[in-house]
Amino acid sequence: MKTALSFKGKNALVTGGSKGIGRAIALGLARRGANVCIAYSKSDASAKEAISEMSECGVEACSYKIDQNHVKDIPGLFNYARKNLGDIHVLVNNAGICPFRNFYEIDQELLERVWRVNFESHFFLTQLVAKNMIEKKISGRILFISSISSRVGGEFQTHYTPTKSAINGLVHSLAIVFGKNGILVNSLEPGTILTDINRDDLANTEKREYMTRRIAIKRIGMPEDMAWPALFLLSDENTYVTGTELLADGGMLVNLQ
Ligand code: RM4
Repeated sequence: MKTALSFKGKNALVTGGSKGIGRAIALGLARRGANVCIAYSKSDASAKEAISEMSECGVEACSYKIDQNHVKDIPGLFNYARKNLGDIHVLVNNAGICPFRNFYEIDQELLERVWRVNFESHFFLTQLVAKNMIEKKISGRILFISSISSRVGGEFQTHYTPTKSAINGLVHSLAIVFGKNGILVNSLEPGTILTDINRDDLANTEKREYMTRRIAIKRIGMPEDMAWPALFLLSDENTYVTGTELLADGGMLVNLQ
């Protein structure tokens, strides 16, 4: 009887894969046999380190630098992943930005940039990957990284939280589009996980203590806490979960008092 999840023979594409949650998921996939292409936007050093970590698992690993604000560059990412790995079986739409801002300080450029990176780029990447899956009759798995913030607000996240709610709405519809092809589509909703997206925000002791008190298990999450929930949804062991959200927040959302 199979026990551990296996991704042997699978090719995975993970956006925002050089750091944080994306990297933890990418490494989890590589450790279980997947060949992995990561997209990243900033640190060549982090991407190199991630590639080296994954290569040590005995799989093919490659990286592609892209600013997902430039949605027109998305086909380049897809073509690079297919050229280097072949058909894509697993897609993790993870890349996201959340520059904390006062509502009245958000201008059109910032608002549109957050939407392009957090939503539009993944919309169009999913079109390309899913088309390939359907053409090759691959019963693939697609995971969007949404957030607890798809369900609750943030005073300085008025540009960000709507993109996460939109991700959930997209997942509901894509599950219908792809269900007949055996492609399962879900979103993972991390709670407050310490990554570059919020390192500065959580450096504020009062804020960090408040957020920690909100969490039932009394600790801020780490990227590694997101790996297993993601890997289940992305695995062949998931045969029936699609079109839904998996909240992984240490009991933060339900902790009113
Ligand atoms: C998450 C959640 C976290 C925040 C990050 C930036 O969705 O709101 O609390 O730190 O976004």
